[in-house]
Amino acid sequence: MMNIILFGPPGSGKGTQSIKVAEKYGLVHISTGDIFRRELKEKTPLGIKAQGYMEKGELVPDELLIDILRSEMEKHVNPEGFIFDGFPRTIPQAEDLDKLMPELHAEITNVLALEVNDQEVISRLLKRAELEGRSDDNEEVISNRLNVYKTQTRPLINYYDEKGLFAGINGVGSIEDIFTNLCNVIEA
Ligand code: B4P
Repeated sequence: MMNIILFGPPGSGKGTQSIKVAEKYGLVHISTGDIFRRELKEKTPLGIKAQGYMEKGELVPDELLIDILRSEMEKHVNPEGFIFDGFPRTIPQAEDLDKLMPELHAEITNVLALEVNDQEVISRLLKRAELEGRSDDNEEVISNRLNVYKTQTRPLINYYDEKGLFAGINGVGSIEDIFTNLCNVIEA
């Protein structure tokens, strides 16, 4: 089983690349951001709880995440593997995942981070704001999301590097070139 974590700053292309990786390797794509947006659209109690955090660019509290992830994973019988897009985002989430994987007789095989500078991220997200109008894609919230990434998510690099699982990938360039680099690392 291939179980890949893909993370990176907001706007680094996690969603874009995860879809392509999932398709190529037959993996189930789990995006926690997509799950929260879906729940919010359906006005479920979880979506309503997540809304305030997402609109401010804050992370949804850790304790809500692991049960969501478990139930998404358990929907699939005998999967080829999973690609986790935007999860984990904090050390406590990574620790919860370390406990969950053996319970599901699985293990993380790769942790990949897309490296993109702040200027590029801001310009991508402002462009997306024009096209899609996501409420968290405005300058003030983007800047908070970047700070949250640096303080809460970037420490995962060390966490997974110590386990020998981490690889950073240049996330600036064409979507196809970045995808080729990701595949090369996955297959190495
Ligand atoms: P996410 O949905 O994960 O939002 P994101 O970080 O903006 O990434 P996204 O996948 O949308 O963008 P991508 O980089 O692919 O999370 C949203 C919110 O949900 C969080 O702020 C948080 O509140 C909450 N949340 C989610 N997971 C959580 C967790 N585990 N714990 C707590 N809270 C959680 O792409 C961005 C844009 O760039 C796109 O428009 C794309 O077309 C473009 N792009 C992609 N690749 C490109 C390239 N190579 N060149 C140019 N443009 C490119």
